[in-house]
Amino acid sequence: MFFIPRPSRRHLLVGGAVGALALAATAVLPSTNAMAATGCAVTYTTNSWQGGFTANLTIKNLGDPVSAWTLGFTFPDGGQRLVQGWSATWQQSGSAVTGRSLDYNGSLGTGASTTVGFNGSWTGSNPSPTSFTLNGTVCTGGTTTPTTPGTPPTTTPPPTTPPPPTGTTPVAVNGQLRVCGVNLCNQYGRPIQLRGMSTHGLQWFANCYTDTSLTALADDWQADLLRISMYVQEKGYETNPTAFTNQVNTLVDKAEARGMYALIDFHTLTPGDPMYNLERAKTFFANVAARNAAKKNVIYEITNEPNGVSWSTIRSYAEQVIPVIRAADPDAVVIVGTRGWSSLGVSEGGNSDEIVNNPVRAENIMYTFHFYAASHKDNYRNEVQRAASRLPLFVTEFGTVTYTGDGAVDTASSNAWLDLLDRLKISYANWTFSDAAEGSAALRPGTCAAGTFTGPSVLTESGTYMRDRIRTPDNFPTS
Ligand code: IDC
Repeated sequence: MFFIPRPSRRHLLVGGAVGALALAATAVLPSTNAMAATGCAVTYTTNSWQGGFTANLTIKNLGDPVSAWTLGFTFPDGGQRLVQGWSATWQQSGSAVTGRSLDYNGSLGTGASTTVGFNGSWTGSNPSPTSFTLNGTVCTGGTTTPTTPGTPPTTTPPPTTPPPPTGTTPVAVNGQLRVCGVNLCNQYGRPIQLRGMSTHGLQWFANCYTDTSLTALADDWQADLLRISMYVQEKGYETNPTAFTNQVNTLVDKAEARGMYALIDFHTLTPGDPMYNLERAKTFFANVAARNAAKKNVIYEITNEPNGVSWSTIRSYAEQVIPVIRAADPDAVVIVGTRGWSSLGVSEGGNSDEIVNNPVRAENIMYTFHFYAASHKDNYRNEVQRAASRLPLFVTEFGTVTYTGDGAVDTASSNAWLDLLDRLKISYANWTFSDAAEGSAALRPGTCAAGTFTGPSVLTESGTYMRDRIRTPDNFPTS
């Protein structure tokens, strides 16, 4: 629920650098500076759901200036666990938790505050810790604030809340996204669902992604999200890396200008082994992550549909590509494809247990699920429902038709799918916002060349169905 001010996005770190920072923190412990006045106030606010929570802490230094700090507290319930933190190096030992400052937020003058946070899990109950230490001193909050005689003591400041949104677009309202528990959360730490459309292959349908068409998608469709499908093979990225990288970046800008999130899809398909494209992926993501690091609207999808390859191979690929992205753009959400054409393994006889038992060792990530409504029904829906309480899922691609991308809209199955995704707040992008001559395309053939993207004559059956689903109000939470 609270905004985490980030002095510089490039300084956001999760984990790492424990040794170096521990040394810095030791240097300011009261024992090495006996004359230093100490004091602190900590506010702890939490947003909790079944089994998970997000905690935001504001630390105020009420003593002499420090150049590094270590925050300490104890979880009151033995089942509370720190899962993933930000703006500090976090550690848990038993019930005791420490957060050590990073290079950019270690320096705290007298009266200065900084905000840190983490996602956690809980089993029994989830009470908030009540006692905190800063560099070993118990934080007694406002009561220890030096006061001028005759004036009331300073009280603990209210927690920092994000400013109310200054616009009404999806990006203006939700800001920088973050994975919290199994959800995608907005800048207020609240779970949201993004609903939008996927491009077709950029190598074939460039004329479908113009200022006019994307304005129609943002305004007439009220879409939250544009998935930018950059095929790697089939005359895609591998034939001209620079041109395709530029094309993707241009579309990121167009989405941003219209307040939509941009999902950058490294559209691997054949061959199904993502390792075949590992070096290309590293080069591509190093470029787009550096170029788009300062934007709030970018999400990275590192491999579209791995197939014929083990989960451990996909995981290894992810663990090599994600650090490349993080080095340039530390706070963006990254989405990892799953086995069997991103079916959580189901299309190759597996299920999501292989991921739960061997998750990708990285923070702030989600896992891909794809379906085609006329082909994939109850057994796939059941697995998504089962997985959704254990893994953060994102439907980066689905069709209302068969997995060939063609055929008639299966309305009953599409309704069952989208009702499920709405209920679970799982974000989605529909294949495709294009005028391809196939049932999955939202626009009638010839629409893109004609250049008009609104009105009754441009949509196919699938397009009409999807626009109706996507246009309904988002009601994004803002507190
Ligand atoms: C399909 C396109 C089709 C194209 C084919 C091969 O709809 O026009 O000829 O790819 O490139 C996926 C893939 C997606 C497929 C889609 C439909 O991610 O690239 O698009 N699909 O077959 N997975 C399941 C279905």
